Amino acid sequence: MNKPITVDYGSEEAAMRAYLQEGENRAYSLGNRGPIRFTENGAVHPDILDAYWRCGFYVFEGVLGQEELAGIEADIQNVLDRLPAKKGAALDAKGRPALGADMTAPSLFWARPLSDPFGGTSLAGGRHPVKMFEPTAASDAPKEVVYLILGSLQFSDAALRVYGHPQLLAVAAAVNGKDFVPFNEALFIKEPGRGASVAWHQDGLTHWDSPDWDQGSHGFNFMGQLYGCTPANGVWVVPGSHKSGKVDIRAMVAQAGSDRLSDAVPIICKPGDVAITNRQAVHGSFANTSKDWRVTLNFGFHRRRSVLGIMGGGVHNAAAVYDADRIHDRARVIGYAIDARRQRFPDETPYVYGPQEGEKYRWDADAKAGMKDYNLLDLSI
Ligand SMILES: O=C(O)CCC(=O)C(=O)O
Repeated sequence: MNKPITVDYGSEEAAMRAYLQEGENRAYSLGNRGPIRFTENGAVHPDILDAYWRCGFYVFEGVLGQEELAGIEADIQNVLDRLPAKKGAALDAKGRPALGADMTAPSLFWARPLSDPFGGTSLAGGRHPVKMFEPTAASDAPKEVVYLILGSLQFSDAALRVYGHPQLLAVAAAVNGKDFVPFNEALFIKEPGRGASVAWHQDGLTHWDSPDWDQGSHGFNFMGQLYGCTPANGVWVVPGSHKSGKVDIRAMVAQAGSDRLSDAVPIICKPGDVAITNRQAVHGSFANTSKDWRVTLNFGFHRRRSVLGIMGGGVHNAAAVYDADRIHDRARVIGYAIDARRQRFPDETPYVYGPQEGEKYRWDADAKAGMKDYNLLDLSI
């Protein structure tokens, strides 16, 4: 899906190139990457958990194989093909009913090519305080492109099957406890020469001032990579910043003298790698002026105790107190995902999700139909 580079960082190009290279060197020196490994007792290897908690992210290498990636790519091509012809259109470019056009839940996010739609605004609780540098897009670029799709599991069975991956769910349990609960799921699409930036931010709205706040209070996101990700198109993280509480991003940018934060490192992945990133870590991504696509399957999980009885942040859907029934209803997607995966990969041992013991989830046409707008129930803290 690659095409020639037609744009660059303009006045910032030379500085940006040096920054990408330095960041790459720093990233590889952190010691937070490798395959998912388990101890003899079947526990996620403690070295992995130590490195995750030290850095705030970890790259699991080679989680998704060729066959699985091919299924994801076919679904993503279909999603891209069926997007509305332009923002607000009911039909896609071929005149068919467009994907995501008739949703109640927030679904499609559009941005001007290479722009920063959130930085310096009050959107999403004002958590992106500083605007990123916005390179100039090619004159033939569309006015707006979709860079983020929420509720993504309703649009792709292949993404749903990744969500049910037994090793990833074992990691979720090791980090958040066996009774872990869902957060939300998304596709981040960084088209070459067009993909928008995501300004530096820390996720999480509800627990920063809690007396029992700690480095894991706002959960994590898995970031599965279809085509891999590079310093130029990937997410950058300030290692260790998930432990610092709410930090002053404005001051960090002022100190760096630009949006190139001095200590940040890129998450670098090959196709099929899956990163885990602490939502409290300072992170963001630059406008994609490179020639490479990035398609990230994002899916997050929380500790149950971070969510149960908590008034949600109201960013991903209406604010509400999350009771046990709400959590149970939202977690049905885990049951469907495990079953969808079992049907496609029958030789794999499925993950057993403790909170659903004794319940039966069957991924079929009825279940799929019931997924429309499922993200109205996202557990947004
Ligand atoms: O994928 C990106 O560029 C941004 C991801 C992000 O900010 C997040 O997952 O919270």
